[in-house]
Amino acid sequence: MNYLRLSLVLGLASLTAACGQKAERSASSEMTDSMDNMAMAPAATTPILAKGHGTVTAIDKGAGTITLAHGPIPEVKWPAMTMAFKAAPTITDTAQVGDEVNFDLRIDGSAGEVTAISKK
Ligand SMILES: [Cu+2]
Repeated sequence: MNYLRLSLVLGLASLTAACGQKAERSASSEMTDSMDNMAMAPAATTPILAKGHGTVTAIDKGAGTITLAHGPIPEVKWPAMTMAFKAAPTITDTAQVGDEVNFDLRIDGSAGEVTAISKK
């Protein structure tokens, strides 16, 4: 039981670290407060599907990534920030830097992937 709780805490910590790479850590107090409500949260290994909106700030077709300045994503308690996500060629080929977009996210552990994107 103690091990399970520790695993959940570590999983959440790594998710926060990955998401906060280029952002301030202002979400840390929220994350601590949420620990007591983890019973209903999915395990760290279960992909979380979320939707977001933001602006495309960079595209790297070679690396298969798209960088988005995105708004808060309540599904994973992320604050607004700018970060890179994995993205398939269908996404990196059609999106343009400067586009304001709505997007679907698949968050699996510490990795995030944009699975769909549409211009606002
Ligand atoms: Cu983020």
